[in-house]
Amino acid sequence: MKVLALFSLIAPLASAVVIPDTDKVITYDGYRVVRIATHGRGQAIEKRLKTLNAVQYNFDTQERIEIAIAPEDLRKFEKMKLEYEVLDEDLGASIVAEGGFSPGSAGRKTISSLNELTPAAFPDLTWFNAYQTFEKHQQWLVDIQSGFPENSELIEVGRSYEGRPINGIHLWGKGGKDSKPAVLWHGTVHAREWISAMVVEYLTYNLITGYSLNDTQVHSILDNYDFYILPVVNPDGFVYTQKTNRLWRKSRQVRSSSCIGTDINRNWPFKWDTPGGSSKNACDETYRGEAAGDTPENTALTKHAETLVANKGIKLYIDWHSFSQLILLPYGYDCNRQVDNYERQMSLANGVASAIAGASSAKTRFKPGATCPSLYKAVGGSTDWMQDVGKAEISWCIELRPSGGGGNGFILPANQIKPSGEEMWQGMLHLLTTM
Ligand code: 0X9
Ligand code: ZN
Repeated sequence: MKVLALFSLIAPLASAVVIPDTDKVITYDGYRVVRIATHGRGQAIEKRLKTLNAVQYNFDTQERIEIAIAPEDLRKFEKMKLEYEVLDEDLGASIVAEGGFSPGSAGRKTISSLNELTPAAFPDLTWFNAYQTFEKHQQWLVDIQSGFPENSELIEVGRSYEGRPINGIHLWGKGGKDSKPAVLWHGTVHAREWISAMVVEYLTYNLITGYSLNDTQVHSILDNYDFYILPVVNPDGFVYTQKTNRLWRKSRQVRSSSCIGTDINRNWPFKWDTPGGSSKNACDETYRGEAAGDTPENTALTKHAETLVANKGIKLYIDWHSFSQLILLPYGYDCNRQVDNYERQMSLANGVASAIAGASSAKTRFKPGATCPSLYKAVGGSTDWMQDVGKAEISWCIELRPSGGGGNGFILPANQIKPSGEEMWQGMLHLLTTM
């Protein structure tokens, strides 16, 4: 019966679309990453660059375009006579040096539920010395939860298109489970933004160890809020970045015969069909899907958020991304609309930025502002939904290291995981104790 039921689910899908062959490993050997000065002609330049085999890093093209160009198209690119500087001579070498890309191996033993795993040792800080596979992230959740059994539980909010669990951990303080307003964190919605899962876990680790060691600040934080933390909300895309294509952004849902994946951060069911700020083309990086909220991932995340709204409400939502070092407030869908509590959210964001800058000798600068106009028009984004439909008091997208001005975009060396986590911990301590 089970086999038959499964077949009847798969059969219509198989006959309707031919699955594109995207399993070929891309090493990015010899790819050159460049920053092109656009001088306000971003759109026209972007159009010309579309003729190259290349991966674009940013969509805010007013001043610059950062792009990784395949070796066979470098001469063609030179002939375009654009003004540019080189950010990375050989992206493939940087990906190897980063250490987490392992063609063909990662993702083989995907579990279908955290219940299948047994706790091993409580994690320590060496976890943050390297990027980790999806399977190891799952084990880490089980391990950290087992060391905080009275005040936490593992959560699964749904399944991805390929059937992986979208899961995380729920933490609470002395009021007991589900008794306080929610703090909701999402990591790795964009598959290639690896630093986001690591930083979200660093914060989780500090909350749990701080509470266990009776840190008074952490106690008051956990006593005031229920935390719902999902480090990897796009597991299919994440696994794909680990074994096939390090620069993949979207989900892995097959809908057309030529292109795969939806941008989960353009699929949220709020003002979804506003023109501009997302793409109707399934081949584009910001493909919005065929209907509002029609991906399995968005369905699961929306449903989970709705349960929090119906319970004690959402106090704080943060969607963790990289890169550019920004703290982005809504709205993304309308550049003229400001959130009702703009002054308050901006003052908190400025406080977070100061706490981050004061955190280390690195004096890392994060810039707060509304998504549009600070960055660009982005429609169907999580923070707009959380603010407007989810009635979150604070709803941010934080773009982690590196800055937009330097570094190699999504490829952040592993020795920056701990400093990124530490500065953000200082930022969150400020926010969670003043909000
Ligand atoms: O374009 C995005 O989705 C985000 N930038 S990224 O480079 N990480 O892709 C910004 C999203 C802004 N926030 C929301 N609209 N939710
Ligand atoms: Zn992102």
